Amino acid sequence: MANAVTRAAVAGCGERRRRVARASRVLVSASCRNNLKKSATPGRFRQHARRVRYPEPKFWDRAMNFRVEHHASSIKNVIFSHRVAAFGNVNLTLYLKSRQRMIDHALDRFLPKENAAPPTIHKAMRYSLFAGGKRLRPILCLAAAEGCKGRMRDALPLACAMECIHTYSLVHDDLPSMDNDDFRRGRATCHKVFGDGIAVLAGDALLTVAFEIAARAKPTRRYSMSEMFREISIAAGSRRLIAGQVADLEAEGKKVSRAELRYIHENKTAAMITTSVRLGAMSANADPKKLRAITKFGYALGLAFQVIDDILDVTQTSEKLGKSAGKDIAAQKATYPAVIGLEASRAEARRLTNTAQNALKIFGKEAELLRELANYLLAREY
Ligand code: GRG
Repeated sequence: MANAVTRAAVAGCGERRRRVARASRVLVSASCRNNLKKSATPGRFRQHARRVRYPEPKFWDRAMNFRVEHHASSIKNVIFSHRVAAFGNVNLTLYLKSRQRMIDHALDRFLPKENAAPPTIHKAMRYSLFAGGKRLRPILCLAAAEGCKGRMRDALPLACAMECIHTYSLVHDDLPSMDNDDFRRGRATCHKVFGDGIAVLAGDALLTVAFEIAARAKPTRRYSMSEMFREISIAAGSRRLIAGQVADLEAEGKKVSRAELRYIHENKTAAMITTSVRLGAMSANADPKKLRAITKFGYALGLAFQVIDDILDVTQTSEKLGKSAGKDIAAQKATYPAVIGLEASRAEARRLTNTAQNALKIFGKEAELLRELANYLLAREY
């Protein structure tokens, strides 16, 4: 039956044929034989192929476990992490691992393949994207969707878009004309491997593909696609992420005030984190009160994350961080430890995490993951 369906579906030509054939492989590899039986005509087959792109969570978990079997010895752990998350008693380390795999799998599907022409650029994009980042922004986006009683599959394209933009910013930040770094996410930086020109283009391409990926999301009753695109554009644009980077570059070697430091952190780091959780909430059609609470949470958490990042830069090794430690001092960067001292920075991180937790008071158990994530980030060591 599967062969007949595939033959009928690939009766067209070119890209359509390749897409349908690829979709059929996804179906077969995920053991959806029932779907195949139903999709006996090309039209119905396409409907099913479309559905498979955004599988039901139950199906998704099964497909993820299926895939994980080939990559990790800890399949039991992955299944367990899904279960514990579902029952509220969250084993966070396992939860994070399973979400990272889910996001990696989705990014792999959303991104052009490595051998797509021209291969150099796609290799470079994938080199940086799959270098082992923590996937914090997409994980927060998914958790915010769950916190607002939405579905992860609706938030997934938005979550992946934010990770692509974040990775672009790291690739560009590492360039010799910016931070000039050789080491990122535990491996040589993009420009060290592919050269400066390709690294600039890989960053550009990651930024643009983010919008292509985000376009896979669906509008909700309260939030249109154009609102979501606007949200992403502002966070990544010249008044937020880029504004923070400009202020950071201009502050190098200068004595900055606490207010100036806050401006850098708000824009360089907190804006992207705030937008990640907002998009998750928007994908869940959150009401204005919940969206405001999620925004407060994201903003305070984003600032706390950067304060902790500054602390880790002076307290951890490069091996542990997977990036060059101690660079902030060497480059005379504007950081919390440099401006207010290490102990006061720790206290500030705790205060901000507390603010983030308080913002979630209007939520019930459904926001438990967001609460756990905030505590986890405060205690992180890399
Ligand atoms: C080039 C427009 C442009 C912006 C660059 C991202 C960035 C802005 C600079 C990198 C340096 C830095 C300290 C940025 C603040 C945000 C931050 C802490 C990034 C690192 O995020 P993690 O720890 O990284 O989540 P992984 O690799 O785990 O994703």
